[in-house]
Amino acid sequence: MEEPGTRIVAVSNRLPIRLVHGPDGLEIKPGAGGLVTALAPVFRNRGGVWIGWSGGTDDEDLAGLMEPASREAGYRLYPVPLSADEVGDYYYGFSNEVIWPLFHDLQTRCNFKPRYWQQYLNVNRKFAEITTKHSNETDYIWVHDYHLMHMAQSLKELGTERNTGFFLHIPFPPVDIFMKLPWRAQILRALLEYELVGFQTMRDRKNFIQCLRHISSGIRISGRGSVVTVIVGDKRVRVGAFPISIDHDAFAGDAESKEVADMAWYLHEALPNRQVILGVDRLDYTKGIPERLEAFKNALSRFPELQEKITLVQVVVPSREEVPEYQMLRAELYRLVGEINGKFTRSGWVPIHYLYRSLNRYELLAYYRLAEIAIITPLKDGMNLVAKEYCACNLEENGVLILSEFAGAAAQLHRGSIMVNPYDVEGMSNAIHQAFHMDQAERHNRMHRLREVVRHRNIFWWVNNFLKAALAKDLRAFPAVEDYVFEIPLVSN
Ligand code: ADQ
Repeated sequence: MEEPGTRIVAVSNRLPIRLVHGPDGLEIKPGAGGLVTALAPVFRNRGGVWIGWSGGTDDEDLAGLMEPASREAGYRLYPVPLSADEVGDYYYGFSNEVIWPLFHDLQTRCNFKPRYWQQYLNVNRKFAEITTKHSNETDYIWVHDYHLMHMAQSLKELGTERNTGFFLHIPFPPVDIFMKLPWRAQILRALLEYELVGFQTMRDRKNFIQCLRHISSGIRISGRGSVVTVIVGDKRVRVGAFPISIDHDAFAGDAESKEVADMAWYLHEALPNRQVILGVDRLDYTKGIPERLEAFKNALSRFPELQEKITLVQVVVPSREEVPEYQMLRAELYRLVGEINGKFTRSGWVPIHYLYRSLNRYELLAYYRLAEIAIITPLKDGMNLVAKEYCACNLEENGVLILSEFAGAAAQLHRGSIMVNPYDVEGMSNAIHQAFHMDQAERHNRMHRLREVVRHRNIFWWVNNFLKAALAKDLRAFPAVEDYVFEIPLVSN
């Protein structure tokens, strides 16, 4: 049993901040992305620690910036400095050219360079060293995501004894795909060094256990339900499914604010007498954006009554822009949007409004509030928080969610949404048609059901489930204190 004073030490590739070069030099701004959206509200002012890469280069002096940033965030931030070579081979290489495509079932996009693996091991060890330095034996080390699958093993190799848990934010692939990985046995063995391994869905957990059976005979499973114990030789590892979520009340509360309501009204006024269908994604080939644009084009051709009556607002958040594949995707999206708008635009109606930038929270929530339909069709996704955010912000309960059956969110949201196969252009086009014509009563029934799921299965429910499996405790053991004062001074490194 943990002693009193257990702290949660979160470790992830990126700290929940961004470095920005401002007029007075380097500044720190809050980070973006699914992991930050999910975890930041939970960690605030509970005495925890977050360890990760700042996103900058290793020669930047961040010590002076971390103190105010930690105070602002409500948890202590410790940066892991990474050199340009490390970023190249560990982050862009192994993480984003090997694990990211493979775990999203897109193995033809993988680049299995041996030197990437060596750098992945080196950087995992570096994270383990810094975690050793800034934690103690009573802390709980909660490691996040595919960049750091080897960290528990690295901690053990350093002789650091800690209680460790791991959560994978992306899918875990089926055995036939996972077996293509040249380092498959090392990764599986490394994951077994954690005390608890968490996945988004039961499907991911099942895939993981099947992969274990494939490389090792004599695996036993004990227990039932969403968390089981896997026994391999003398090792016992808890393995569970924990679908991540959002801070529902914060999203719903902000969506109700005057700023968001005014902006939603203003934006919809500019699109009179038509339904808005909304797509919001990071720029990524897993999000199925070209397929969705094809489906929209198909719907405008096959169902001409939609013309001038529906507008697709597609928001794409720039991401990994240094990578050639992402540059190609960006160019393909511009081409497709241009083609569709060129073909269908009429005086007073442009079929696709394409926004290639990050939105501030009010703008994003205003689009969630005003859209009659959301179309979220990743080819594969760990969860997809945008789907849950749309439901939380749909205060009038009259929106329709079109959702890919390959998003992790589908396991919880399949009942209220229109489910689609993102590879089936005509099927998605039919779904757009169905959503457009759906009557108010059906819209309300479906959206009410979806919102109940998102309200109850919120981010606090997720953290509590993980902590119960990890420590037999929940968040009440880490009470939030307003104006939290850090007891432990920042050690610069
Ligand atoms: P992501 O791939 O980043 O996350 P997602 O879950 O959709 O995907 O989260 C994206 C986040 O970025 C959302 O919280 C959203 O609000 C925010 N965002 C989107 N568009 C934005 C915009 N234009 N401006 C500002 N913010 C925007 C990874 C996995 C997912 C998993 C999450 C959490 O790939 O499958 O759901 O982690 O585990």
